[in-house]
Amino acid sequence: MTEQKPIASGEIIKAVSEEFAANAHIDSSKYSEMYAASVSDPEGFWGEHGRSLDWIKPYTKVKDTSFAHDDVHVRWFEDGTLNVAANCIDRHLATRGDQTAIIFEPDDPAEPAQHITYRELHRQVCKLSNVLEDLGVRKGDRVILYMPMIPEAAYAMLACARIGAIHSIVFAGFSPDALSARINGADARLLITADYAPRGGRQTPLKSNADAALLHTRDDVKMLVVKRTGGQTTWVDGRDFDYHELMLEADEVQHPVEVEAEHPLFILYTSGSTGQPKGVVHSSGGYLLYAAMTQKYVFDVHEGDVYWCTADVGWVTGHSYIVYGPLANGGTTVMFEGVPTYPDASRFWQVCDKHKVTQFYTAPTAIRALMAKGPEFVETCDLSSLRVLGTVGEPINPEAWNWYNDLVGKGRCPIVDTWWQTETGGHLLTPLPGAIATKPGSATLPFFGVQPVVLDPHSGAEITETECEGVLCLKDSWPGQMRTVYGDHERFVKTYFSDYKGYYFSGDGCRRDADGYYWITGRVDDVINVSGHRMGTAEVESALVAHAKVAEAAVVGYPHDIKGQGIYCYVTLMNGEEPSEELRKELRTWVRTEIGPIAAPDLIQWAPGLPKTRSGKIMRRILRKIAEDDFGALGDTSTLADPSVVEDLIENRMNKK
Ligand code: 6R9
Repeated sequence: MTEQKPIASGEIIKAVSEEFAANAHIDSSKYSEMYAASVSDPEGFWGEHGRSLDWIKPYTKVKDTSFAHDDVHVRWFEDGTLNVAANCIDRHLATRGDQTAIIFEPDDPAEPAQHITYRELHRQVCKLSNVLEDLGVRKGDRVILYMPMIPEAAYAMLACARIGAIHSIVFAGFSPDALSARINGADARLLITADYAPRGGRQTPLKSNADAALLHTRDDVKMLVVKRTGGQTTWVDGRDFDYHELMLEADEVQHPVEVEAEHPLFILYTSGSTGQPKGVVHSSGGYLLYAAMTQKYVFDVHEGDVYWCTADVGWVTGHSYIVYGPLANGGTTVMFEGVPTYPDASRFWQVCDKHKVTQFYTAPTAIRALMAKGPEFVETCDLSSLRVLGTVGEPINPEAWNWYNDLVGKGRCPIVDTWWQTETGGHLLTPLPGAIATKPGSATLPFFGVQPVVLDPHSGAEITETECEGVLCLKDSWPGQMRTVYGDHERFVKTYFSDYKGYYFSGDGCRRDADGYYWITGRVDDVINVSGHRMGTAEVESALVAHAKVAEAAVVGYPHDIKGQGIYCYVTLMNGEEPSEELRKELRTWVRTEIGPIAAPDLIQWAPGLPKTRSGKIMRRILRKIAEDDFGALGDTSTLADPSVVEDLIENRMNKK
């Protein structure tokens, strides 16, 4: 097998280190070989890898999937049965009962960390499974989790899986309204929550939010409450149950419930460009296999590693890459309750040193925020335990990539830029650190079994030239793919399989370079058309943040008499930088020279803050409305981390010329 070398584009690349490749699970020739096998014979490939899980009844059928518009269905290993919690816990007990499964690092660095072994995890999950059954939860029932980042959140996920109940996690930053909508949407009868969620030295009153949410649900919804802080709460006897009290009396013996491979493991609500959030449904067998395999190979996880994903279990990244993937692989996973900047901007790096973290996985927005605080917060830490760095959630701009690479990874750690979605269950486009050379800002190449295609957005035809740009679709299914929208299969078909018939439509645009590397250009609903030129708003943003005085930028289109759409930029300056007319001119010239005259910003508004969801994604929908002078139609702002930034932006909106 020839070595795959990205050379055609002539772009800057970071080669795979030979030393790293020598000890990696997958090197470049193995990648080429396995990838080819995975797409030429998916049945054979997944049939073989599926056996890495523990099946109660082994499958004989591997794949039954169709993307045909009139018959969309996704089924993997459908006649096999298993239990997800037994795969994540019980099967490791004989060989690694005393190994740490979860390291819990609390918000307050003065509070001791907890090391939970696989044996202890087993005990906790068995007891909690019995508690849930005593509360009336049965196979197929939905349970809502509204939890801080504490071990009990993982216990609750796994206890649901153990008894075949379907969990649906609502991020702890969501409001009571969002919570009640999800309880009702899933028709759940049990909510598991905590009294308070400590984060960044502040405390979110989860129990009182949950109390408020239950005013708008059926009367028979019960609440199981973990007393995390012991702070004051109100209590409704007969409805509210104390987690620790029930756990004290619970039996430690519990037999995992056998479920079909296609039995839903969880529902996770995610927002699209239209309508109410959709309940994305994931399966038990295919999802678990895909989460486990991607976690092992993308982070090149080995025996003894300490792996840390900084996401929250309220997002898909927390499901696949804090809990299910790492535990299915018998690894050690860190659960961090806090935030990157508390007590100060060195917290991430101190935690890496404290627990000798080997793989670190975070979001570009966190990297940019820490970058703006200055290098000293990183430079004071050792970080020599780190081996692989990862990013997820949005395109990473080259400046942030370089900072991550140079300061955090000291140039020695491969960076895996992983492109995927709530809908995909696990990574689809990503480098494998021992196999694929990287380019700052590119999610590089497909994982095994993934067949990306670039379609012409107008004709819907597949573009066969290597170098191209268009919409990113997938040609065939992979085991981690979502199965349906909860209670609305038609919406599943309409959202993902209608615009481009025969394909799964990701909603993202992309470019494929001469080396066949993929570059995500952002959601296609964020594409703007300026004087007939199509442009990714992410491109202009990337150019703006490349300027030394810019901390963050968001770009949207607005109606322009002559150009069709003009470019409206919201710019947050670095700490200590002053806005001025001169700087505005400087930035316009900067973007003009970085990308070209067609990309020159029409309007630049200074933004002290940008409206973001609690997962850190900039809400461009709102920025577009403000730019369009359409304040009355801002829509739902309840999912914003800080709604007050919107008022400031409205007040200081630029006048259109
Ligand atoms: C895992 C997650 C999915 C959307 C996706 C895309 C963007 C995610 C990315 C990325 C560029 C990456 N996205 N990873 N864009 N490079 N490495 O984030 O899921 O919250 O559903 O978001 O995020 O636009 O379509 P989710």
